[in-house]
Amino acid sequence: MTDPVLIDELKTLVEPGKVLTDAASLEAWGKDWTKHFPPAPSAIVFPKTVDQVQAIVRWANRHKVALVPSGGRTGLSAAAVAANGEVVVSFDYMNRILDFNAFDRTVVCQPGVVTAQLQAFAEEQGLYYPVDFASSGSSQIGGNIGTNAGGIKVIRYGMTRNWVAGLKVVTGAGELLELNKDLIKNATGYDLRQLFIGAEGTLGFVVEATMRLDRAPKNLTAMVLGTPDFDSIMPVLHAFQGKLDLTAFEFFSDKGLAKILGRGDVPAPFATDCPFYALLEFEATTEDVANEALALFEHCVEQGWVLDGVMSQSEQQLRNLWKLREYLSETISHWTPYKNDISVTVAKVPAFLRDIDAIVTAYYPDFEVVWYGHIGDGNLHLNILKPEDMGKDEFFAKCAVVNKQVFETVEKYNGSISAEHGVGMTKRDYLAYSRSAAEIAYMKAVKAVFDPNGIMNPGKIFAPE
Ligand code: 2HG
Ligand code: ZN
Repeated sequence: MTDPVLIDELKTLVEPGKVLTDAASLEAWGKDWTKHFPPAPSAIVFPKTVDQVQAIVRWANRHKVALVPSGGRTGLSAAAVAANGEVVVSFDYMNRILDFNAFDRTVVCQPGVVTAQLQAFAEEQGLYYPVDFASSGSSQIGGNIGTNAGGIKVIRYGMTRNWVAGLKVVTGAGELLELNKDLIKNATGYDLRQLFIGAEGTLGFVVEATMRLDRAPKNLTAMVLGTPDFDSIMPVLHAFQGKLDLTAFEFFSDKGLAKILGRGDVPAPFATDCPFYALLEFEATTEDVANEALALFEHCVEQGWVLDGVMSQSEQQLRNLWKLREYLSETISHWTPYKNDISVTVAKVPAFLRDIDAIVTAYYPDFEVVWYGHIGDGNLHLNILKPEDMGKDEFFAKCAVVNKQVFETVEKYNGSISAEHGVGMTKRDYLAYSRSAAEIAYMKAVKAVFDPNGIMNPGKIFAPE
């Protein structure tokens, strides 16, 4: 734990009352949505300005105190968990939109701006911030950048990385850098902005981000299609992608649907029971587009790839269809799931899912396994649910037994052990299944350049040595 004398010094660097050490605050700000590691920070500090962030980093360097960045705390890999007496730096009070440029279609955000706040701001300007996920009501832009967050529209819009025009960062050495100056074209050597995106706060803090906006989509329309097996989803994707610009192509299994319907507040899409469901979305800009989608649906039924389906006819119906997919993560959190967030190239998805499913079913015939994810970009979420009568530690230990085989399969398919949730602490021991020894050595060398004293989120991405 950090010496109380040092915490008193920390208090002089920020506004009065902006360092908290009470048990409830340590518990609340010391963790994210994961449940693997009990939070144990020394203090939570809330800077309000870039100068204060710099002062905190310099203080941490002087005294060799570890810092953990904290945003909306919706992370799923424990990158924002302070389990070892670190000081948590929360951006809750740096939450303002600072500027908007209509010609560049850019918004300057403080890191604590909530994703939904940016989305609403974009809408007020008649524009659109397209990176979207179920946690957009709490997740913050700084955290999204730290994990290069993806979500449900990646097939069309890409990851957070695609929308960052420029960054201001305070490095682990305490220096303020302005990266890329919001330019579209800038061929002046290494793009350091990209290094900080997805770095999980291990190189420094994002203290300002200029985010790009897009034109607002028109008449978004969703279809939910039931398929007789997983493999049939692929020709459906191929058929629709050949004719329409999809904004999303998601999937979930019958077990996932059962959990959603069990809530009692989301209507079933249709009466036919199917083992798998695809949710796709497109802009029905004209009647011709909607008719094309219906013709594709009929074609898929004729081919035997689809058993039943529905197309949204109103905004309310669009929202209800999305709930079938978007509510999944929160709904199954009740069963303390063991999560995997894995990806391969799209063409390999069916064989990959079959292999992983066979491993999991062989090891855990009694555990409930829920599959869902972002098929359109090759990202599968595998959630193993804890039986109600089993303790959390016993359950996680049992699940970990199979990690080796799951990750060996990921490696065999040239995939990723973390597609969009980051490495944090939950996946750090498995990094070598996705990155070569040489790559990891280069990554550590980069960290040492920006964070020479190793104060920035230590123990995240890389296992402690
Ligand atoms: C999603 O796609 C999120 O819903 C959460 O990435 C995934 O809960 C999960 O496993
Ligand atoms: Zn996801």
